[in-house]
Amino acid sequence: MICLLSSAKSHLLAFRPQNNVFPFLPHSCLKFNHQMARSALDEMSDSGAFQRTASTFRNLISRDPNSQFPAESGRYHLYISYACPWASRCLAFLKVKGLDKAISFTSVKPIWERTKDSDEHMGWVFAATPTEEPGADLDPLNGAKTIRALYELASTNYTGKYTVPVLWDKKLKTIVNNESAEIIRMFNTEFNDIAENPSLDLYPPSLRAQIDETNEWIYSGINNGVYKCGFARKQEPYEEAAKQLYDALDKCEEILAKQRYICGNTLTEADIRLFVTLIRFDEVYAVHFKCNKKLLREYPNLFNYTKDIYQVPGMSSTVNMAHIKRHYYGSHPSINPFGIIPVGPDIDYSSPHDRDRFSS
Ligand SMILES: N[C@@H](CCC(=O)N[C@@H](CS)C(=O)NCC(=O)O)C(=O)O
Repeated sequence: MICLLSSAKSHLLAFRPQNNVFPFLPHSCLKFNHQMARSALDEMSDSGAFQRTASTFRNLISRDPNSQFPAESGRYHLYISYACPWASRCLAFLKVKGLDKAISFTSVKPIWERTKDSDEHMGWVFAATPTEEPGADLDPLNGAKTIRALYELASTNYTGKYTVPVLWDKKLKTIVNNESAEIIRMFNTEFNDIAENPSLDLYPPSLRAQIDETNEWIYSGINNGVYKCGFARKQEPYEEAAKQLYDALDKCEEILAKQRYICGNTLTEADIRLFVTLIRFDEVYAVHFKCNKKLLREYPNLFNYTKDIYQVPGMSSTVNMAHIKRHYYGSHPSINPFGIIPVGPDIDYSSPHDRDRFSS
């Protein structure tokens, strides 16, 4: 397996780590499959369970002006898909931190297409004209046709998946980072000199241990849990994932009966990470990923909580339900061969909620 450590384009380094373990990367990045998957649909273990591979580009932007990737206004660009929950959490941070003027962004089209004539890969593509697909755009920086082309610009021998989000450095013309969990941390702290909302700390030191602990069970039970349900190819791993998912949702419902947000009465990173899955739940996951034991709108606290987060200034602009539905129902032919998009339920998340019964 080849993995790439990205620094600047000219310093890209391909190497083979011992035992597939990277001594310098965070825990979440340590284990790799023997072959890098090309698409989420290939990330399957022998037991039929879905196994997500780790992200590859892991450089960090720093507030230190002497660092390799300093937090400068206008230097970085975020490539997203509105459909993707991981990319959407980055866009949510960009919006709520007030980084619109400092960091530009572009969304691809929602439905995967062939990315090259010479192979079968299906992935994210940019719009060909400004009016082709509302919400999607052309690549304004590199004129790339696909997200794959950006990975190939950043590295000539990249063999992993071509995922969004991609945080791009316009100056060094390379990918800084493609791991949303790290991008949101950078957006939270490193751009505070130029953010319009610098005092909003979504990962405050006093709550870090609690946020980390919460993120862990929410990631495995809910964020990744819905994918484990949807991409399972055998009954047993599906049922295991569904049990873990509903145990975690029940736990959230119980917590949210007592407090406004998932880590207390302050909005944190953990809420945004949970929100991006909840907002897709009834519209997509309940049907497409077979998460139908209970709907989000059957959980009074979780449902009202989802509306509450949706109504945080800036958040609603990160939710493009047309892209979300078109992507999932249209890009996974093994799950939905005819690409039919269900008509409902068309929930209005801007309607009143009861969460201000808690002080915040
Ligand atoms: N670890 C990544 C995961 C990103 C991810 O899985 N993105 C999906 C879209 S939701 C993707 O781009 N998939 C492309 C593919 O599977 O080929 C992150 O959180 O940033």
